[in-house]
Amino acid sequence: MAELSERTPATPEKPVERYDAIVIGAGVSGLFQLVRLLELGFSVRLFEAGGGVGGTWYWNRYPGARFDSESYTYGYSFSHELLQEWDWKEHFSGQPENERYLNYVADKFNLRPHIQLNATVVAARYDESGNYWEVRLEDGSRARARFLITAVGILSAHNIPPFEGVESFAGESFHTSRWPQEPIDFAGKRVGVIGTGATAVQLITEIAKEVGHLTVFQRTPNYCAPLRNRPIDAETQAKIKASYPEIFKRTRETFAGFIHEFDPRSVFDVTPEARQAKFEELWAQPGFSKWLGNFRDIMSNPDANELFAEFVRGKIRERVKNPAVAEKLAPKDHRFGTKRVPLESGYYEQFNRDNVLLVDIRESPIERITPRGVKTKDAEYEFDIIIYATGFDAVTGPLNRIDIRGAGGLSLKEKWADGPRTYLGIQSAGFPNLLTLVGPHNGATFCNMPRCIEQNVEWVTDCLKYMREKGYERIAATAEAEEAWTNHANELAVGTLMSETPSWFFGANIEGKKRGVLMYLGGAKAYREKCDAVAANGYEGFKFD
Ligand code: N01
Repeated sequence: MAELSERTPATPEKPVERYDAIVIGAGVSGLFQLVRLLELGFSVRLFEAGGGVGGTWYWNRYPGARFDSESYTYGYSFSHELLQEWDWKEHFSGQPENERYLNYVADKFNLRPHIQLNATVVAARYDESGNYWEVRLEDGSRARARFLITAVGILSAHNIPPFEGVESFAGESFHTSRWPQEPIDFAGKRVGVIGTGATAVQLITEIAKEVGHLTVFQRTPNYCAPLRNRPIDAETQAKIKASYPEIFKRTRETFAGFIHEFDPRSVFDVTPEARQAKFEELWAQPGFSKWLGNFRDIMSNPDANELFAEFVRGKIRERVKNPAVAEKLAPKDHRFGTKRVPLESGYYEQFNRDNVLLVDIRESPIERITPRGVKTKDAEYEFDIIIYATGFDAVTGPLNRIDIRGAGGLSLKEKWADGPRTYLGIQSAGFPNLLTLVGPHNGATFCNMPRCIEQNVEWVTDCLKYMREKGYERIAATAEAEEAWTNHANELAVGTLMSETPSWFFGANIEGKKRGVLMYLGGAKAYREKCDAVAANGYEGFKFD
């Protein structure tokens, strides 16, 4: 890489550091991007807000946090040696092991010298004349680089809803993704959990048996399906290690990068008996088979969807002893699979315990948080601990929380006020040399993350290599390419069952956020093919200088 063209002034306190590339985030994408940039011979600084590497698996250390991807489809595929060295202990590995794995990767590839922890990037500004990005950290220090690559994930900007009185609570309270480093002693404690998404489902199952009393505040029930986790024995381990090429071949072909693929038949192609047998068979299988391995029209035809939705409601009614509670837990206001399906390991049975209470906050909304606990329309519940399992300002949130300014001082957040606009989810016009791994409308947003992250990183790395070979120093998406991609991503969502359901996929979980699709719903395979075609055509849609 050529030297930055402008001499870098130093403040009296601290010189501005200069690199070829700055990466933000030390999660699955940031770590792999760092590996590839170092191989290219780039000087790189990776800034990570957390006190350790791992991203999602560093932050989300709440009890019960684990993969909903089969472990052996989640690990990196880029290193044969790593694949053979690492033994996943369970089919769906838990947070402690996942965090260990990513630390192992950081050590194995000698990444730590390039990573600065506890380093929150608060602003990034593009200097047009010098063609560099300057980032500013929370502590005021600054660094510059030709390229800025964000690897901030789609679910890292945690969200505590603006309940009145949040600060007034006298006990302990935290969001699930800002879980304390030290284990929490729940014994005998009165605990309130707000939210019943995938996080809460894992957490509640784990802590219900430990707490004195648990109150669950549910606004929308979910269609939860059994995870069916189990340990990996030595024989299976050997088989997995021998099958990695086939495993990754398959995950490249499926719609969402999982090992599951939709059944090409319609639910109406088979008899009611055969359909019921298929539903039971799917139910008995581990992981997302019930969602992503179901009849193809489950996700497109309301009548087909209702057949499986009612099947799931039946399973809930079988498991929850109190019929009134079962009805509250059985979703009727949205269709199956139109929100991420939480995978569970005994969730519904927790509501049969004497120490667990379900509060339906549609019937009795939360009015405020008080010094003693949570006040709903009908009662005040007293707690020692309140846990906010209230999700994230997804996809755009992590980028918008950084004050990113492109050419002419253009603010990314302001540009995206009416919804994100990107080309391939990798660049936004007006922000040259800013590359957003897993950005809005990127194929990785609806995917078994690491599979699509690897695709993103490889594509960006190849692009940087191409630029070096051609002597280019600047890449910028054209406004036309951005317009076409944004329209395409939006059109894919029109008329889908998913678009009818308020969820974080559409930004509907955040008050005041413009509603619109944040994901790419065309499938991981189609996305990869498009990216490959763009590259093969000399990176059409991008302008180089
Ligand atoms: O967040 P969510 P999450 N008042 O947004 C409720 C991934 N993940 O952290 O549905 C009252 O799904 C909200 O209610 P409602 C996975 O992709 C993966 O659980 O909006 N309640 C909901 O119940 C997942 O989709 C794993 O009506 C409020 C909950 O809080 C994503 O992370 C494990 C509220 C938020 O649910 C996010 O899951 C866990 C309010 N004002 C998560 N605001 C794996 O297994 C929100 N809620 C890998």
